[in-house]
Amino acid sequence: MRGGAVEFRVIDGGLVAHEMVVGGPEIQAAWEAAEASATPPAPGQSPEISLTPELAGLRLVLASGETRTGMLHAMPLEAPLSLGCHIPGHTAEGMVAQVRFVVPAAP
Ligand SMILES: [Cu+2]
Repeated sequence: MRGGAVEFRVIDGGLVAHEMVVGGPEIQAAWEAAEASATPPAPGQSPEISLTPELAGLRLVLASGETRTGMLHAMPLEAPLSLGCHIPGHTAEGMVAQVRFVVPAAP
């Protein structure tokens, strides 16, 4: 699977905005720090938060009830990947999960 791509289709079934950041520990830490220091707090109207491409990972921000799709290319399989929502307070409330890729068995 090295060098492949994975499509994520995400639905915000909650009552508030959430995000999904896919990446390794450095990417998750970078978004956590960037959003914690944003004024007004993320995902407010401004400022727009962005990180350098090597620390960006895949980030989808969703309003309540919204569905979005994103592609993760050239997956860094060497590092453990996780999903995180770094809107202040959300990680502390448990919005983090590990990513596990499963390759279907050959027919
Ligand atoms: Cu969230």
